Amino acid sequence: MQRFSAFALLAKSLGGHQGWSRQWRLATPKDAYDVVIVGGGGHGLATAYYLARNHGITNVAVLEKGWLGGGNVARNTTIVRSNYLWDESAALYEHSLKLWEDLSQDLNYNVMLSQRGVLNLAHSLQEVRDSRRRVYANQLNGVDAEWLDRGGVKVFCPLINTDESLRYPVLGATLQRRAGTARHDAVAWGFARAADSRGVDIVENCEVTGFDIQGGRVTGVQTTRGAIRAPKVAIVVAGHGSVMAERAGFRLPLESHPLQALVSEPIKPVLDCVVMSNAVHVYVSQSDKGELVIGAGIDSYNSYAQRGSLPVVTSQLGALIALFPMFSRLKMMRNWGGIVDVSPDASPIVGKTPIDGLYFNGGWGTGGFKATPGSGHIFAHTIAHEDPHPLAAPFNLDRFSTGALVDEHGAAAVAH
Ligand code: FAD
Ligand code: PYC
Repeated sequence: MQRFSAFALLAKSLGGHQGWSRQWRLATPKDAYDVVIVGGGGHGLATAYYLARNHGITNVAVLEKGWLGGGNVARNTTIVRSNYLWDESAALYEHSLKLWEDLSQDLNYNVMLSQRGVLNLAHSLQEVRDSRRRVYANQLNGVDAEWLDRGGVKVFCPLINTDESLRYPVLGATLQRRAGTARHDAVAWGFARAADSRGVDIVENCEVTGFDIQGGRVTGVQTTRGAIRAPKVAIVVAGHGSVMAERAGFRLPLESHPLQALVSEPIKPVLDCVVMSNAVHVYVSQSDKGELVIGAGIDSYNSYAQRGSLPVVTSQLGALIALFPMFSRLKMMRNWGGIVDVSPDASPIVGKTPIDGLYFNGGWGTGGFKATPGSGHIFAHTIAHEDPHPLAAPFNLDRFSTGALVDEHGAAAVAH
């Protein structure tokens, strides 16, 4: 890693940023690879990295239609946690959280994991029962989880309004202390640099427009930069899963929705944990820059436009101010949206497709950032061994016909 003194950094910034070394090569696509990964978001880059690192498969291209970090990997609100209800999901997200805990060292890139604790508030007796059930389930699965009553919430996060007169009073919360946030674009850059240094070609401005399929087997992809042959192709395109599946000739049970977020003006540190509420539809954390990072559930309509609607902003800010009255004095600075692919059980689809050699990883809905290292890790194994990693196996596409769903609408924590 290059190191600069403060003076050298200042000189470089005043000098127009000349002379920086590239974090990854500007690769020109070759005619053929062992594996082509469609989509250079967090999951695609992590898959490439683990293919190279864990399986010695380095003749790999990541094809990204835009620029690295233009998708959800850098549009998300950076919450990382593993407190999912069912055994299958708890195992998957906990596997990911463990990888997060060593990721900066592993990539030699500071992904700024901040295990500041995540509170999921409960506002009704039914939510209290559901939340406590989730805490017990988490504990049985070795996931750290605690139940805090109203007083405990106030001690852990004094800024929250726990007044009983609230329309949706805070009755308690689940707390995962090992959960928190990570720096989203650093995750993309860290995986990109580490994959590149192991020989992976990262090709930006290269859209995959079609698939070459012969006798039920994928043989390559068509792109805006020409045809590329590959016996294995992996689709990892977040909000465009069904678009790509249609190009390959099969269908997926996914709906694409906008999910938006916004940030306030920066203020001094006031909030040292993450607070989420599924009932009143708001969540908030404070970034290192001091901005409050605020989000809610999906916009209910389907869309591929990367922006959300005003009613969602209005209602989430109403909920925010009820929970944190002092935030009513803040100005909001900017908002943005990303497209999330939502599956019927709010769990991802990871594994084989009906086409031999073509793999799919998507449908992470509102919650795939936290899964980035775990998803890449198990997907690389699945591609390398041509057999699902045990943690990926329950998340196969067949579950929508067998009925073996993994319903995580509750633990998804952001309404969808
Ligand atoms: P992306 O970064 O979107 O990567 C997919 C890439 O595929 C894109 O770069 C896209 O350009 C590319 N692509 C698409 N089509 C093609 C093509 N034809 N050819 C080539 N490339 C193509 N999750 C959490 O766990 N915690 C959160 O706090 C959280 N907050 C969120 C807040 C918002 C506002 C949004 C939108 C999402 C949030 N998420 C969160 C969800 C999370 O961001 C996603 O689940 C996750 O990032 C998706 O994986 P990815 O990083 O690979 O996606
Ligand atoms: O899955 O924790 C989550 C999340 C937070 C914001 C969006 N998704």
